[in-house]
Amino acid sequence: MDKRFFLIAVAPIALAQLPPFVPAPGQPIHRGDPGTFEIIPDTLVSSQQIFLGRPGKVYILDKVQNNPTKINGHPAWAEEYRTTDDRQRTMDVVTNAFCAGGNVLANGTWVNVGGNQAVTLAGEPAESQDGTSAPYFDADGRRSLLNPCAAEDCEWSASPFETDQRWYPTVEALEDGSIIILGGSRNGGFVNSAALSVPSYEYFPPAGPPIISPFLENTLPVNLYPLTWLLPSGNLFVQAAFSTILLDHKNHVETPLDDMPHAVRVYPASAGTVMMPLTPENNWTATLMFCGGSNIANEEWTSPGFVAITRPASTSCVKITPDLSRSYVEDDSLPDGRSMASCVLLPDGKVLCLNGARKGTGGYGKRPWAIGQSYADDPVLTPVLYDPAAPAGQRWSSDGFSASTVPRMYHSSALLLADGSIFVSGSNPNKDHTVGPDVKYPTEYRTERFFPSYYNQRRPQPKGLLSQFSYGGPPFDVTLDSDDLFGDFKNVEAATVVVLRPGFSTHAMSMGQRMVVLQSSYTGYTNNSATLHVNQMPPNPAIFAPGPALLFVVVKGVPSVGVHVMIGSGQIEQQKTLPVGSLPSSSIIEVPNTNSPNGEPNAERNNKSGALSLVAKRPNGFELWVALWMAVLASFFGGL
Ligand SMILES: *[C@@H]1O[C@H](CO)[C@@H](O)[C@H](O)[C@H]1NC(C)=O
Ligand SMILES: *[C@@H]1O[C@H](CO)[C@@H](O)[C@H](O)[C@H]1NC(C)=O
Ligand SMILES: *[C@@H]1O[C@H](CO)[C@@H](O)[C@H](O)[C@H]1NC(C)=O
Ligand SMILES: *[C@@H]1O[C@H](CO)[C@@H](O)[C@H](O)[C@H]1NC(C)=O
Ligand SMILES: [Cu+2]
Repeated sequence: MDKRFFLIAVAPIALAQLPPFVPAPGQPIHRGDPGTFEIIPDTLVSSQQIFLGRPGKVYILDKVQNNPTKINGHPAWAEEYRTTDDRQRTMDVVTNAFCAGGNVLANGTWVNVGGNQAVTLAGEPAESQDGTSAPYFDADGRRSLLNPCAAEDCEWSASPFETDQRWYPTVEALEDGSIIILGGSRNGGFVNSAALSVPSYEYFPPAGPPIISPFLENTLPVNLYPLTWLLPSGNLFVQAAFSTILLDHKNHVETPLDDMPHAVRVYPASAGTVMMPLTPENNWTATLMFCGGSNIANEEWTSPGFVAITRPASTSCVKITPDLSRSYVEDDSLPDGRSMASCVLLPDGKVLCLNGARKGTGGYGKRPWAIGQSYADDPVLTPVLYDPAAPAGQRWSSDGFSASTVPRMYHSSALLLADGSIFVSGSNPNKDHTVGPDVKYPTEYRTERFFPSYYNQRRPQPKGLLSQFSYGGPPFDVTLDSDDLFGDFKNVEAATVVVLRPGFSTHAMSMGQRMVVLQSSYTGYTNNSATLHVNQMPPNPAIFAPGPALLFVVVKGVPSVGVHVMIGSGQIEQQKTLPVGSLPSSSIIEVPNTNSPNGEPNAERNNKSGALSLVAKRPNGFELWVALWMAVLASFFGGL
């Protein structure tokens, strides 16, 4: 049989099939006061790198250091933190994952890439690199790739494949669910240097030898952890020092964009950075935001007289939409200058930035001006929320937020959890485990949850959510009852269905963090129930790389508890794209209110006088044309 014919014959069947539904999410287990931090149990290791690897499980990676908690005869440097009951389990990570990168593959496996050489006390190089030197028995992490297994008691394991030696690499997920690994250095240092730089990119699963990037060669010394995002065009946006490029990594072409204004955003200046939500309204076009960092010239970093600690962090915020424009545009400034802000996408489309300091930069060392060993001082303790829908000049606010009691300096992290709270942990501007009454910025194990304003509201419990999403394909219906709609059917009009990947949080970055609002329309019923008609992912995996994500339904700014879903095929492969489903127009239908004696029995009909209410969320020309004619007809018949 002809193969092509076979494919065509089965396609309609595949199209009509929806993946399994998931049970409606419930309410958060935890209670918390909106706008406040709650101290939760100390972590067992210091949270340098954190991600939500499995439902309800935060995985934490630390550098090799003398943590008091031990495992298999050496200090622990990794753990699993179960968010439902704060149960913790140490994990035996055997290589030094110090300042590694991370991201998730299309099959749901999280990968940790790179790190530093094997060390002994105070971060000094160990005698051997193979894990045989006391007291830590750690192995070289610079070439290591670590996967956590899928089982309940999963452990880290080293991949047989080795990367180039990379300390401070960036890891970004690609359209086929593989990852690209960029930059880094071969050994320790505050900033990069020509002698140590690894100015190249490579892939996992491996796809040939590393490819040299002129951009990474030309952005010394501030190009560690280059700020990188996959764009819907399939190009990568890469930013370091004051330079910016579009990288067509498939063809190894670098196209310069405008220079970064006001400040260095990359480590160690460490601005808060985030890709804004990709929505139907912005046609899923990527806009990147950079806030804070520090205005330090390239030559200053290595000059003998350089004093980081007195440098004020920048308040500036800029945005760029690199697939459409090469230029940065100004946005509202931060209320406080901030280096090392961790910016977290919330399911309501806002961005919460927390952690960091007003003075100094990332990094640490024994310089005379360091506070202990910290290169930063004056922690910013109050989170600040960015609302992209607010008018210019009013986008940042800390209204209703109280301050944390824990300074979160270099090596801190923050992560959105499925219940919509934020896991905030880490801080360790020290060479090794350093605590004590005289230590201003110790190795931090105290951990918090921050509760956004929506946290204690009754959460929507939508029914009909899917467990897996395709790129294009058949729409599905989600139902909301009166409680989900806060007792008012009109709240369906602004309801959104959101796919959000909380990323791999480290060093004020969150590799892979991204949010897509799905296209939807609604049928609202005047008895206060509603159906959302929801499309699958936009048919372009470069908008949101395949792999696991959280799914939320947001009503009146209140997100449901997120459910774990799979985006794409669940395999590392070219993702199939399907035609986009067509959604019914949005409408409000008058139905008898069962509580009201005036309800007309069986009178389900469109609002006669209100045919004008038949307006889709994103009306296209045809829908507007229909609405117009219906309005004309309604006024005509209404006049009879
Ligand atoms: C995902 O793919 C990677 C790379 O091929 C592999 O190492 C890993 O074991 C896979 N994970 C699962 C759950 O199959
Ligand atoms: C939306 O973006 C796609 C490319 O991703 C483009 O083809 C299309 O024309 C855009 N639509 C609008 C209305 O701008
Ligand atoms: C509201 O009306 C819709 C449409 O007739 C119906 O499906 C739904 O069950 C009704 N809900 C309640 C709570 O009466
Ligand atoms: C019906 O239409 C009227 C007039 O446009 C409007 O005021 C009213 O809110 C509509 N009712 C519903 C249920 O949409
Ligand atoms: Cu670091």
